Amino acid sequence: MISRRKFFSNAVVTAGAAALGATTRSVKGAEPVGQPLDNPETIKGNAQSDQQDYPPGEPGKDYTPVITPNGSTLPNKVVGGVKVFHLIAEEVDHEFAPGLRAYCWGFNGQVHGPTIEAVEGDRVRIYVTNNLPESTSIHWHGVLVPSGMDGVAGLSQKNIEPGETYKYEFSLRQHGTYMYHSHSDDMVQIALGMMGMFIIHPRTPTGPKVDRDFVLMSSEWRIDVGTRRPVPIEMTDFNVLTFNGRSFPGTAPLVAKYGDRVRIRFGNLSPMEHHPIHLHGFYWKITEMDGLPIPEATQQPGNTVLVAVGQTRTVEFIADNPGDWAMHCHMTHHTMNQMGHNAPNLIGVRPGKLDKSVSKLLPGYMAMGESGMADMGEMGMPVPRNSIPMVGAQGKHDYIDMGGMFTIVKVRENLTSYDDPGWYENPPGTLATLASNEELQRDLGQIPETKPMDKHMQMDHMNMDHG
Ligand SMILES: [Cu+2]
Repeated sequence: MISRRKFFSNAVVTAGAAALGATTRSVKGAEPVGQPLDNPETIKGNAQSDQQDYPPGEPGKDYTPVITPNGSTLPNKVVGGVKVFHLIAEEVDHEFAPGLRAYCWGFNGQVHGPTIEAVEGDRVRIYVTNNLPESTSIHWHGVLVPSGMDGVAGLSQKNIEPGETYKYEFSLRQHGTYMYHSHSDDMVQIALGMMGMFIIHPRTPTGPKVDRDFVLMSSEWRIDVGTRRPVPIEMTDFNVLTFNGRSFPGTAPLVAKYGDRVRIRFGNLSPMEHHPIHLHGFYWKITEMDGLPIPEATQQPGNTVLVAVGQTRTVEFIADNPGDWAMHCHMTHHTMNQMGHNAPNLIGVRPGKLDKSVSKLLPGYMAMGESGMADMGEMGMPVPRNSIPMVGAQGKHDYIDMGGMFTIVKVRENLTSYDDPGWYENPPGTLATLASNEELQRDLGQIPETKPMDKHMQMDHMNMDHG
């Protein structure tokens, strides 16, 4: 919290005293906003702007807008000095990746809902229309609001019944990375996708300017192969893992220019699981936890950040390493799609007549996975309708055996736009390649005798050959 006087002295430098003096006025609402206790242990968000409302912050002038890959930012209009937003809760026929669609619940035709973006000191009015078949309510996760605006159905307010539109209105007294989600029949509505990110920019930015400011929300789903409705009661066996509602190869890359300062704001509203998100090629610093800033001196460096359910974590790094870099949840099941999670363990098994026997019971059955599961996506075998059973996509060098919560950070020199620049061109001498006999002889003193394992031999010597 900084004093009003200090706020103005900062503002004079950045915005000019005359302009600010002419436009600053209070549009404070009727509800008591609460005075911060004069107690150093009271955390009142990351407040800069005391208890005063300011003119609505403008993109490009007061802040650099965030980017929501595969998503969008919720539009607003200013009415009487208040930023007005409209969320429409509704069923959405959502594509997770090419080949897999399901009927989810989201907002304004999207899963997840669009990112809400505002500026500290803004007063916001958010209308929520309920087009779902059951009641709902929306909670502003991490945003400090009056109790009656907190959105817990029954506790904070009445349920928003189907067909009704509710009005939330509050002033933003903090900045940082927050979220919003349904807080009525939570298990069902969150499993079906009813959430989004809520970004509040500082009124008076401090610290280095960020060039690329990305928003990525994690979630997980259970969608049985061939069905079109996520299973809302699933507790453990999630088979579709997403960033911003998309599974790789459906995730859009995060593109940066060489030298850009990149911020990524992670949020996790998965039903059950925490996600350790790992970035290749860089070390970042964790700059925010649940939206609150970490003082620069104690920002921890790392390249994996654990984002637990209900948390946000914000990281920053300099994009000083050109290339195509993987960024993904490091739980290996979270980079698989659908069938990979419950395929039978056939590694080392000689299938023999198994196909024939089983196909009598299960028409079309085919044993697979005897030498690992990497080939399954690549084989391009016919898959059930509306499914992404296996993993991956064709990459520049080979097939990429990854799915789910996986995306690519693309850093390039000489970019003219932030559109997908395609695959990285590796400079000579910087690509792993097949070793030549000459190199092997020179460095190892021999050419290794290679004995690729017979994919059936493990079971052969156990006398369990069914053939
Ligand atoms: Cu994960």
